[in-house]
Amino acid sequence: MLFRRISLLILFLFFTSFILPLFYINNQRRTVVIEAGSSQTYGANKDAYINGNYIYDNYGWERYLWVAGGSSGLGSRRTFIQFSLKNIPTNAIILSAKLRLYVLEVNYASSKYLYFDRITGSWKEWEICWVNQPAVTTSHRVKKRGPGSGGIWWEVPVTSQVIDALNEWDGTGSPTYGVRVILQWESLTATTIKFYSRESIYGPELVVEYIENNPPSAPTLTIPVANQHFDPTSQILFSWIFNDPDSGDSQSAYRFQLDDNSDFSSPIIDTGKVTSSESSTTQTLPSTVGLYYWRVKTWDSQDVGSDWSEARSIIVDRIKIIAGGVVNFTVDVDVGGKIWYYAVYEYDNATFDDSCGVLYVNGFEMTWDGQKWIYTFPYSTEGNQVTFHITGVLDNQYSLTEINNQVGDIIINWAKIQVTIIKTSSFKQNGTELTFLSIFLGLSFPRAISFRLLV
Ligand SMILES: [Ca+2]
Ligand SMILES: [Ca+2]
Ligand SMILES: [Ca+2]
Repeated sequence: MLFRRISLLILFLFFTSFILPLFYINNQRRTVVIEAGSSQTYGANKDAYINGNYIYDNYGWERYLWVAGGSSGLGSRRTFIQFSLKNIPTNAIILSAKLRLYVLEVNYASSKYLYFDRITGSWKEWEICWVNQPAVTTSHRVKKRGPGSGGIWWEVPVTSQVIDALNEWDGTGSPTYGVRVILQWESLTATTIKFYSRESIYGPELVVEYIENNPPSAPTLTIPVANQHFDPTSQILFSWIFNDPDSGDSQSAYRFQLDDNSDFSSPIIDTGKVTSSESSTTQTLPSTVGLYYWRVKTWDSQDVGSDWSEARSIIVDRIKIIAGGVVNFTVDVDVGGKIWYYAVYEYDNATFDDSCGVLYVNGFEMTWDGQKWIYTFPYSTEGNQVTFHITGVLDNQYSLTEINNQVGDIIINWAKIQVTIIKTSSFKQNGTELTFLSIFLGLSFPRAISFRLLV
């Protein structure tokens, strides 16, 4: 009766200390949120040890696992354990993984090193023996001193090996993680360590802590809006919105591309992966008028990348003055005249008229007469030459400022008949004073023509 009570007490302690934490961990896993750790314990799907003295014997059914040196009297013994990782979600990011072994008894172990290597070959629990033991990789080998005593759970960090196992999973069946445990100086030492196998109550465990993370969705482009026109070589702020199904996740990096090819086969701008939480970048547009495309991709806090955003078009453009002139290039001094221009948007040859903005000639605003831009200039107070050229544009449609002037300067000459009388000499003849005058007559501009009169 007393024995039964003690058994019940042990069972109670077992459930409260072991089973309940497992349920707790399972609950955590189901309610996992980004940045909150969760973990799950996996029992060994299979375990066995092998014996160098009995190379054809299998011990997969035993309640114990052994690691032993060749001079221990037991023969060299190696332990193989495998865990199924099928319950780790495919979007999990492994934070930590540790192997837990319940140590039953040890001899000369705490000063000796053990090697933990990931199993890469296949094996069967009830067939494995010394001669058919599976291959392992020493990549991310864990080296750890043996436990100091028995009667304890002993933990070994195997995070990198579990990550490797998940990364190398070929996608068929379920991912697994297998580990081989051996002594560093296997044949020389008398060390022995005895663990419980999965056939006992305290079988090997693998505790995996992870967070679930989904890749970010493609970012949403904000500005500039599609098909906006900008001056060549202007500095433009491109911005986007980071999207991620994991609430609270944030951007850790972005990449921006701009290309004149819609398939981005030969980008003109490619920032590469830029580590930044900024959701915008300022870039210099190409100097050539034309149609371009830009796109962005992002990475989340766990360095998982999104798809590319949509490709959005952007236009490099400028105002092109394609024609201009004046009625007469030589006009009377007191008369004004009209100068005219015709302008288009260079990208699509659309007419730049008064619905788009204003053209300026020599700093003066021109007016649109329905067909062309007109400037009525006043007469010149000096018979002289004035050079007209387009000095600016106010583009209300796209805010372009750069002008491609194909007309160049227009030169106006003001002219008048110039009469200049210069008294040169005088003398008296028969009581009458006679005077010689020099009179210059000519076009004041561009070149004076003169002649002389005597009166
Ligand atoms: Ca077993
Ligand atoms: Ca995420
Ligand atoms: Ca290109």
